[in-house]
Amino acid sequence: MNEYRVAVVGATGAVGTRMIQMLEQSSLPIASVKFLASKRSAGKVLSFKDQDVVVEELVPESFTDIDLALFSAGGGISKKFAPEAIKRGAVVVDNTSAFRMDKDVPLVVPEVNEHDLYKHQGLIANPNCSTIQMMVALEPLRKVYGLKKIVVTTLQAVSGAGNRAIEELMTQTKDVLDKKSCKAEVLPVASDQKHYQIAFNPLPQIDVFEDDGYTHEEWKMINETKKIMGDQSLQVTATCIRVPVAIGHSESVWFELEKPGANVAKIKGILAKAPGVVLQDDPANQVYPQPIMAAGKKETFVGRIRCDQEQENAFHLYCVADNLLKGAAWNSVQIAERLHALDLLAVPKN
Ligand code: NAP
Ligand code: 12T
Repeated sequence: MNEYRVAVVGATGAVGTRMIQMLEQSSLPIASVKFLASKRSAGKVLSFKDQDVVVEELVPESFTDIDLALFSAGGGISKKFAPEAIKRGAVVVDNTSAFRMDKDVPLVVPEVNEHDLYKHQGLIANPNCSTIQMMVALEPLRKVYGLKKIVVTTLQAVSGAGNRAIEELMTQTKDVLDKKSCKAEVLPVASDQKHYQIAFNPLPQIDVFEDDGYTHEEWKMINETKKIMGDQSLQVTATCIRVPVAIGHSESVWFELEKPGANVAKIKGILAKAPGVVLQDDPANQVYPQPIMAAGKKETFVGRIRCDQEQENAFHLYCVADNLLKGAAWNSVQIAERLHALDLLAVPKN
């Protein structure tokens, strides 16, 4: 059996550290690991299965003798270094938005469109965190009833924006409680012109604005959903909100099914058996998904399933998942596990 030499790019980050944990727990046969980051973190010691691993500075030659490279160091880094990795024979699973909408790049949530892995040419894209958990919750229903329209509002944790954003929420929260003034430097978007307090103050901006008034995050959810579900006629619209939560994105999802015949009991029955889903829906006992319960877990938690009171075939659900695990690190390692299982963990030769 093959054993893989694995590189993690962005190994010191919020996602990268979880990638390391997911690799430690994975059934993937691993011969060696290499942890890559910027010059700032080179020399730092991380651990893998109780062994010390020294972080190295990312350079093109980092990918010599690497079979699998997991990228999570920002889109610019992926654009520059993913081709270097592929050129040297590594299969890349990329967590950034750099290649997600490229025609030849599979965009994969294993529970939904594993079959797209067969088309890969050396690079597979990991979807946006908010898109992934919504796909896990809706695909089982789409399979049975078809999907016509989705209207989603997200409540996204600060960890989606990296380690500095988590730090900012903690520091600001403490400052507010201590009745001190607080500094905002990272959220909503580190590179944007203005920064606002996130402690005790949800912000309706994730990623930068487009000219149409939607944010880039909202467009990612719209476009990626159509690509993953393989249906360009699916109607999708999104509003993305950053909330003062460290880990765990929550989503209020309204959806209209294509075929008649669904009801709440049938939907619950389907989701109770769906891969990657944990049904938490018992209003009489106040059971519903919450970020503090989803943090650290690989599944997507679904509850609050109700019918729209006015419109036929339309329903609501609420889903919560760990954005750093199912939304990023776990989905990437799961893709690698599926590539291995399907004997696809090699760059195809043309
Ligand atoms: P983070 O906590 O800020 O970590 C960033 C990581 O990238 C660190 O390991 C950092 O290394 C490394 N890095 C930064 N600049 C680099 C450079 N010039 N060369 C090499 N490494 C560099 O951010 P994060 O939350 O882990 O997110 C990382 C990226 O993952 C994001 O930019 C985004 O593209 C992607 N992401 C995707 C999703 C998703 O929806 N699937 C969710 C979150 C993030 P140092 O320690 O050296 O600074
Ligand atoms: N939600 O790569 O929360 O699609 O700031 C990157 C950052 C998604 C992505 C964030 C996000 C991405 C964030």
